[in-house]
Amino acid sequence: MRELFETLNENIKKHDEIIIMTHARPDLDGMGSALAFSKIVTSMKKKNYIVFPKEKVDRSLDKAFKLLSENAIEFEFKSEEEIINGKHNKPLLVILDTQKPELVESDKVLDFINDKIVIDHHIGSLDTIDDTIYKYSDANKSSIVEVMAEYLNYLDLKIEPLIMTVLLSGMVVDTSSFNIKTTARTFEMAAYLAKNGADFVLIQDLLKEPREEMVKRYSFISNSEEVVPDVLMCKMDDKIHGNVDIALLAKELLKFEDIKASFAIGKLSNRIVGVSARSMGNVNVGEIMKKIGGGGHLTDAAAQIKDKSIDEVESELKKVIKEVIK
Ligand SMILES: [Mn+2]
Repeated sequence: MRELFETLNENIKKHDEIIIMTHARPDLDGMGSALAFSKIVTSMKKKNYIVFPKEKVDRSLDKAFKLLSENAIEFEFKSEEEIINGKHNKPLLVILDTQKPELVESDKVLDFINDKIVIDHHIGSLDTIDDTIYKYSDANKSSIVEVMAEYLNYLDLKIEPLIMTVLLSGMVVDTSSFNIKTTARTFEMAAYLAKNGADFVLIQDLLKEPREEMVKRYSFISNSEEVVPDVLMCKMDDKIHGNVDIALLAKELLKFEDIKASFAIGKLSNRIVGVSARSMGNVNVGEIMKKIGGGGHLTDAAAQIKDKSIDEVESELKKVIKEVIK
């Protein structure tokens, strides 16, 4: 990690403006990290801005933004067009929480800026951003907010407690409340964030959801089926849902007694069906997702399938699950 931080310090110094970008439809981990990173760069007296999200789908992140602005904690955002059409002097693009070119907020900005640093915690695939100055990719990190906490700690930099709260809530989401992808170091960094002002009650508030959404999720769950023993699958309705909703469903299914793996299927758009998969670690859901065109970790994986109906994806997935889990 020291190497990453030294490279960041050196490159922030070398460049005149730092552009911060996370994945499209940002979540608390990606955008929370971007906010903290922006404060770090500002503390180094360098101009910086975050690529403005075209689509905002994360309710918790919206609440966080509202709270930040109520507390007069400001950030600079620039749209894709503003960046592409603007004049730049020695820009550096820092990409957080993804390393796949097709997942970034703006592929135009990605193509436009030459000097790039990537910081990610997802398993790399063939199609990754590789024309970088430096790439940090560690699938053993719970989240990028964990990496940002490490960086703050390394710099011995204090930033607003409310941002610490946003960072810790990102960690809570990415680890399913410290149930997955968690190492001893994750807890140390959670403690570091708490020591520096993260507020657990506020985190609960940020993560709360409307009653009707929970009721809807449980109606899908009540229609879930056990594909093979101890493996639950759940198909949503024909409406369009967010990535996050599908993932939440898979997470929720894994909570049931004896369940060792779970799969949730839902429409992400008129052309794309999303699948989210979770496991306790003895079923490799990453392998299963790979077989239907996705990817991911042992315990946490996903796929996005184009031009197939939700029923087609369901039957294909069932077949693969039956092959892999005997
Ligand atoms: Mn993440």
